[in-house]
Amino acid sequence: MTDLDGLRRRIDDLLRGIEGELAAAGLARADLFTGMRQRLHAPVRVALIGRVSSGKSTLANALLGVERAPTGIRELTYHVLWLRYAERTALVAHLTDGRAEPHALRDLESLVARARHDADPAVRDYLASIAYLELQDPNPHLARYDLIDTPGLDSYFGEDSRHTLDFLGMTPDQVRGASVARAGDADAVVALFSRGLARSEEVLLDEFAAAGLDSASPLTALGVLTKIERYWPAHDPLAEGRRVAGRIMTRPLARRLLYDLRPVASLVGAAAGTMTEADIHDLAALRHLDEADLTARLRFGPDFVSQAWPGFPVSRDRRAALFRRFGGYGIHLATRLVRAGAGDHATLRAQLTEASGLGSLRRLLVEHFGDRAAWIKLQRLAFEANTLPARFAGDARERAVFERELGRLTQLLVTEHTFEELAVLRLYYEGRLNLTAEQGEELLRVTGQRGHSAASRLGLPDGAGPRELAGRAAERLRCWSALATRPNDGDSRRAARAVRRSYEILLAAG
Ligand SMILES: Nc1nc2c(ncn2[C@@H]2O[C@H](COP(=O)(O)OP(=O)(O)OP(=O)(O)O)[C@@H](O)[C@H]2O)c(=O)[nH]1
Ligand SMILES: [Mg+2]
Repeated sequence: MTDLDGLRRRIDDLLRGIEGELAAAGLARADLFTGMRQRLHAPVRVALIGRVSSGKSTLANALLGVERAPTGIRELTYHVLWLRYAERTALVAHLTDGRAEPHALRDLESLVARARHDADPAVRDYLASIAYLELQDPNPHLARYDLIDTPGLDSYFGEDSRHTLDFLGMTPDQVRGASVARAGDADAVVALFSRGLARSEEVLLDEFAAAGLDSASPLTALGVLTKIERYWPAHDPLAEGRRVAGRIMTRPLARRLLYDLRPVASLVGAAAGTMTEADIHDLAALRHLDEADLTARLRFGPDFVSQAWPGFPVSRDRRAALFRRFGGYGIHLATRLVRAGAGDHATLRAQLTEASGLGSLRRLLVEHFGDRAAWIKLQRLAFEANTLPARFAGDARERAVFERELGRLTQLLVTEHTFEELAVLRLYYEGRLNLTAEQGEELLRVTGQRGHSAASRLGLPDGAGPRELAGRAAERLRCWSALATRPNDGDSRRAARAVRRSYEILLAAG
């Protein structure tokens, strides 16, 4: 079986060797390879992308369980915010001229989001000079992957936002450009579709094309259907969200771009992480009301907040606070859970996290991006290696040295079976392989997409013994050998040969 960590170490050694050779030859471009080497070991970078106000910052907060990224209808995110794990909290502004400046955490909102129109020109110039912001945070959810909250990808901004952009001397294209650059620089993406935007395949395609990410593939892209609370009260939001997402995922284009599309009530998920004892006290007071009556009041949000209802168990101020954080559906759901016995903070938080779809999304992110980090990094490396020749500038002698060294890396990419598996997986997701559904699933399994152990790759239970493993590998090897010689189309034959080789490696390792 391919030892991904071993492969990473070998690539690391090779890249160090290349850096040494380039330095010895007096070439200053060793940094191209150093950057690749560092990325190989860093956590997977996951960018949240989507249109303006699709809920990216709210989802970032929900995933972290704390309010970090500024959100809101009028709180447009102007700068990319890179959230990454560190033992101590620190905020750093990376400027377009390459400098990095530390800031106090309390500056975050004014740096990332809507700037004040009355700020002085020096502040304005400073804001406009920020390339991106980096927030280091000991948040446990960041231990497995970095999160990158990006500005919306629209090329058209509403009037309010446009004023602020004008004020900052920035254009929508610049903001969009920063998002696309960061998303392209990320290892993986979570694409957000707010409920109303996910209606058709064409729209889905537009969203991705607008993002400049039509090369996304299920290996590294997940979708999230947000704002599903709007299905309520006509439907149960999560059930309806699953139905809508399932329908979208039957379309070939969606399957080619996304591994899965998950519905999440992010506002409720975020509230689960940030709710206070006072919130729980109020929700407990609401549980005595008739459920139909409470629903009727909650449906019209502004009424719930502003009406003077004598004798209502929660004051107007507190209703406003609850509504802002939970939304109407969130209050309904939380009250229902309290009524069913979730009285304490930890229980209610856990149940809201699950009922909002956030728990399932968190697990999927760890599974698909955290546990497959080595895979994702190797895929990224192969992609970057292809871009290197275009990024190298030098005279003929320097280019000759560079190409000789790059050739050592390319040689490894061509001969190492893991990269052939990656190439074949891409063909599979692009719909170019003539395989049955079972053969497709077997391809995913044997290449480690369903788990890394030999048993998972062979579709056997975890405790399977060496004889059983070897027997299964030999049997599948025979079957795929037959497929590999079939004179069908070239891509499918290539895939069958790759699978055959994967079984040979598993058999040899057993
Ligand atoms: N009900 C509900 N509201 C949401 C959800 N996600 C976001 N919102 C609301 O939608 C508005 C925009 O949310 P943000 O998280 O700021 O959206 P964004 O994509 O970061 O927006 P920009 O940074 O401006 O592009 C806010 O008022 C959020 O409260 C969700 O899943 N459900
Ligand atoms: Mg935002």
